[in-house]
Amino acid sequence: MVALAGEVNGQIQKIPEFEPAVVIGVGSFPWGIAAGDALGPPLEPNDLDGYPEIAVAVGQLNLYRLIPGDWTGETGQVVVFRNTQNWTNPADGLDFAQVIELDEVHPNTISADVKWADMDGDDRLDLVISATTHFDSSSAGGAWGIYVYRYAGGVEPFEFLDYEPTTYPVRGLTVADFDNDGDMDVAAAVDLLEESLPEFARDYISIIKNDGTGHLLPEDLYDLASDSSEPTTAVVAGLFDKTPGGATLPDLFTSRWDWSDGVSMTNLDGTSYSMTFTAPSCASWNFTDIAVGRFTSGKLVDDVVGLSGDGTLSVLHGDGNAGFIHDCSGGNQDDIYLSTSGGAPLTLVPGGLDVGHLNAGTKQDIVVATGGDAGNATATILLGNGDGTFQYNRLNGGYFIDLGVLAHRPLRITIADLDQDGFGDIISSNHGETINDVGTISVLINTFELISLP
Ligand SMILES: [Ca+2]
Ligand SMILES: [Ca+2]
Ligand SMILES: [Ca+2]
Ligand SMILES: [Ca+2]
Repeated sequence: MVALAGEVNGQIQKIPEFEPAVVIGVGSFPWGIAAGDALGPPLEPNDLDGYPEIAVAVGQLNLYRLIPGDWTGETGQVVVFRNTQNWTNPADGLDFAQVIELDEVHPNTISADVKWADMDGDDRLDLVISATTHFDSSSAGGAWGIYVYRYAGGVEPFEFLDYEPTTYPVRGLTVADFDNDGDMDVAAAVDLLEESLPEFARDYISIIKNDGTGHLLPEDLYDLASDSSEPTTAVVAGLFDKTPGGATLPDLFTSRWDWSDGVSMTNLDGTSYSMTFTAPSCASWNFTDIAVGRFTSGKLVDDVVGLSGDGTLSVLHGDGNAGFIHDCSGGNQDDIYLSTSGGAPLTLVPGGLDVGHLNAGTKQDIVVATGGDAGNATATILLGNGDGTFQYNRLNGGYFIDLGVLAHRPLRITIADLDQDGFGDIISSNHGETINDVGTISVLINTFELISLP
């Protein structure tokens, strides 16, 4: 029979292990990172091969600080890495494919987040990029909004297709077909740096629809409330409600920085949204990143996990009516403290997280970018038990994976199966903390193996 090593009555999961981190320099202040099969191997670059490519938004602005500053004076970029399929030595697995300078509209644009999506309907992934301002001497530096670079093939495979301005500088980005017309639309959250400009109430979400050709239509701007000047942080899409007529339309979840709540936006018909505010039951929420998952087998994909700046992971269980159940009082803690004391190798700074599959089975796992300075940066992994709880022990070093000595201040992280062995690998974007830090990405190849027992 085939069984999982270390599995006992289905309760104790084997913790995956990883090859030593490969760290690659990408430029100043990388933030958003995304994986998707967008290119073929070098000799047949126009044929997709199932191996995911990596795109990194290299901001050129210090997006970690909550006050404007530390702009390099350069244009923001998106760096695209081709997956070579050659993972025998993990250092050979990614090659530079293209560096996109985000200067089509304004030379001083700052890139923030990046996603892969087929925007123009040719079955090839394109790049969707959010842009914020560099705040140089005012709040009006650069050109912010959403950029689309489409796959066109050739030596530099991605070419500028469209730019749509947003009212406010934006950072967090998600892509889904919000109006169910067959093309991918975009939602973006106001940049956290806007908190430093208190003269405006800026808890907004921008929804930017696709005209069917990959070009973007003017934004619909949603004001979450009139009583807050706090910006939104990340925005993510899921199916949070079973409302007749709206049940198949992607809904949105966001939170307001420093306002300690979560906000679900129920998509009623692709044009109007209903907002439901969720307050934390125990810990306060200052989510620096949010992800959507299905943590309980058999449910909708309607759970949300948020990472607070104090290192608390809050699991919100979707109730099917756009609300969330969050119980932090009982045995099944929905607030997971990644570290306080006890020797876990963490420096508690705001980071990012992602949901995916790290060990065998179909239960979703979580990875969190934790740690601060170079030499102290880690990916923390939590293994889903399939019932909404996670296997994790902050006293066990096996849950903390070193991101490498040149990884400084990892802020975004993603799970993708880079070597196509069936187990999720981890890629972090290491933003750095000051203008003197070199921004990098770290690649962790999962060495998990299924073994046969006699
Ligand atoms: Ca590929
Ligand atoms: Ca396309
Ligand atoms: Ca659409
Ligand atoms: Ca893998």
